[in-house]
Amino acid sequence: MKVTLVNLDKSNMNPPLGLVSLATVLEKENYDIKIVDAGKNEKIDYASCDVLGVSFTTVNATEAFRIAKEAKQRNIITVAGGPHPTVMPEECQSLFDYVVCGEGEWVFPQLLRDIENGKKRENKVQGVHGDLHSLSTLNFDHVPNLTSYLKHRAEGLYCKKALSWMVTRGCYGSCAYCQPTLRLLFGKGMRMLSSDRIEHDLNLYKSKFGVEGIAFQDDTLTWTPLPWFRKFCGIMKKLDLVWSANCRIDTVDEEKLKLMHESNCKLVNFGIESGSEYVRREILKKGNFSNEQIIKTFKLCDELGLMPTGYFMLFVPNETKQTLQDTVNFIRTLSPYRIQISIFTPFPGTCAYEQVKDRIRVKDYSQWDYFQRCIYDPSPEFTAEEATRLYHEIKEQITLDVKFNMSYFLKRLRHVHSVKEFTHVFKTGLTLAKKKLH
Ligand code: B12
Ligand code: SF4
Repeated sequence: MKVTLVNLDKSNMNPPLGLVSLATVLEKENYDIKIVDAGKNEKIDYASCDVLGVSFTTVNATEAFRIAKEAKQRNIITVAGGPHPTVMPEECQSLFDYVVCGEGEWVFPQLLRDIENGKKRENKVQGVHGDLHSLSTLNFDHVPNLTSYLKHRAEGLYCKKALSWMVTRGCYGSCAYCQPTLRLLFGKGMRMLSSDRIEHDLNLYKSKFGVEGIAFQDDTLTWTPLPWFRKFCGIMKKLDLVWSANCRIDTVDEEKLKLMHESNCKLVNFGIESGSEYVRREILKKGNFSNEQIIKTFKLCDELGLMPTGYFMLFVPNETKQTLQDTVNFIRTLSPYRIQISIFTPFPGTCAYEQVKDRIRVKDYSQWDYFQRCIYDPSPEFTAEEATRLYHEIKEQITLDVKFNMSYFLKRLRHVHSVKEFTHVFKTGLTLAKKKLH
């Protein structure tokens, strides 16, 4: 049976880790598997597939629905999976023959066998949060254009080839803009791969692809138990791989940050989201860490030689002029090595969506680009249109202010590890200087 798995993600950042995992499981069961990177304009060859599995997040749902209709006209069996079908199964059920909610590895092979044998199945299939050790090492040979993914990730880590990978599933957090989506996808709590398994897999990726760095995509790698985390860092040190990870301020301390630095971690990404402690704690349910704690943590990273990224979201539900100003001021004070500023977007399935769904103004999911437009009226003080306009103005100004100042440059230069990185910093500086003078 020929099974085509479709990736709709348009970014070049990460290979589709979920689909690679499914393909690795299915090849063991002797299915003829092909991953198509349709998000990057690769064509789906409908003539040569019996089952079409489409993986999608909310922003890609419109395109996924179009593909399902096209496949149906050719009598191909369609299966939907990924974050959007997991949280909005009803919306997908009329368009796809089957909708898999949550993790697919432990249920998809049986579904395919039943399809082959003509056995009747319910349209909705509940995934299983199985033991990660029952899964084989990911076979990245299934990824079309793996080289371009390896190159893209290498840029941020200033090495030649870097792979995106995950060693955990799940997160303990309760952030209003993320949960319960993650719990529905990966269950409560966290599951981790053992250190032996991590070492085995990384050795393989090193020898097979010449990988020099790993961009860990785990939601919160530093929320793992300390003994596990110590072993994990030990492996990264032993294998001499540079790496990056997503962390939360309240899950790191001096010991963990030192362990990370000593084991070649370069980039640490922190979701800060707002400069208002009230917004973070009460509206975003992000946890109870103070601005002072954030400043201390970023300073410590800087002293150790770790490069911290601060992620921020403007126009959160009930944003006021004051809380917006608090965020702008805080970004300036923090002046992080890297900043990402986006517009708050209430994705279906999250608590935030339930709170603001009546205020959503843009219905077409394909327009839900959180770097372009605000899709809802955030508060009585801002409409969606005003928020979009202000977002672009504020983002441009902060980027110039933060990046075009001497202390930022000195900080940035201290983290330069190679000629390539120096050239990059220098060029960015020149571009910003030109813009500022304009
Ligand atoms: C890495 C990542 C990214 C990367 C790359 C995404 C990619 N394709 O690899 C980047 C940075 C580009 C990205 C961007 C965005 N992301 Co993102 N991302 C993630 C993250 C952290 C990991 C994705 C991953 O590899 N997971 C691991 C694998 C194992 O899980 P999986 O892909 O879901 O696949 C499993 C199941 O879903 C299922 N499955 C998946 N597909 C299929 C298909 C079939 C046929 C079957 C049977 C089963 C099945 O089986 C798989 C194996 O168990 C997740 C959070 C998370 N922990 O998953 C968020 C997440 C997927 N992102 C999310 C969102 C919203 C986005 C953005 C819109 C903005 C944002 N908030 O980050 C953008 C836009 C992406 C786009 N253009 O589509 C949401 C999705 C929510 C939703 N309802 O859509 C998530 C869940 C985070 C969250 N809680 O907000 N993201
Ligand atoms: S810490 Fe990150 S992954 Fe965990 S619930 Fe919050 S936003 Fe989601």
